[in-house]
Amino acid sequence: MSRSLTHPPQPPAPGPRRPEAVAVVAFGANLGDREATIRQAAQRIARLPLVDDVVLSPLHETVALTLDGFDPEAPGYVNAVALVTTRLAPAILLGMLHAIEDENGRERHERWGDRTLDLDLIAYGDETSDDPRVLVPHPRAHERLFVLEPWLEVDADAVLPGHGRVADLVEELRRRESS
Ligand code: PH2
Ligand code: MG
Ligand code: MG
Repeated sequence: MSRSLTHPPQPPAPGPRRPEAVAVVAFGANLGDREATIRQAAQRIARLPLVDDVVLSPLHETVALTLDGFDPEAPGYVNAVALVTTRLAPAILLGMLHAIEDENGRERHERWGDRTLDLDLIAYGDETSDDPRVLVPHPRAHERLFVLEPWLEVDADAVLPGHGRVADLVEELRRRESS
């Protein structure tokens, strides 16, 4: 190819940009200063590269769900959900969420054990993935009011892929809990 001073070689064109998607991230904490941890984690997510917007729901005080059911004696949780507008691929976003959990002193002992911070990827647009490293939607989200109620507060029209409208799921779960 000929070289020209008026038309110097250009850097390669960037690869295709991933389109923006709205990821739904759930926050849970039942150790330490739960509210401060969750608010700081939301700000931390907002500063990640390729994250353009974060809308955090109101924070909810919830009873701990343990492997034996709801336990009012166990340290209670604060739960919230954020809508995260991002061009990060789901697996990359999830890796960054795990890193933020680690920054917040998350220790992993037993399943569903007490934790300073849990960040779960609940949904990523309308994508579904059964890759065990990145399951979207989250396989248990449809049965968890502590995820669905705050989600509904930031998106009244939310849909959980494979399970339908979040408003309907919330109504059904509330009915079940009160009967
Ligand atoms: N997370 C769990 C287990 N139990 N209970 C409440 N109330 N909130 C949670 O976020 C939660 C839980 C495992 O991720
Ligand atoms: Mg969780
Ligand atoms: Mg988790």
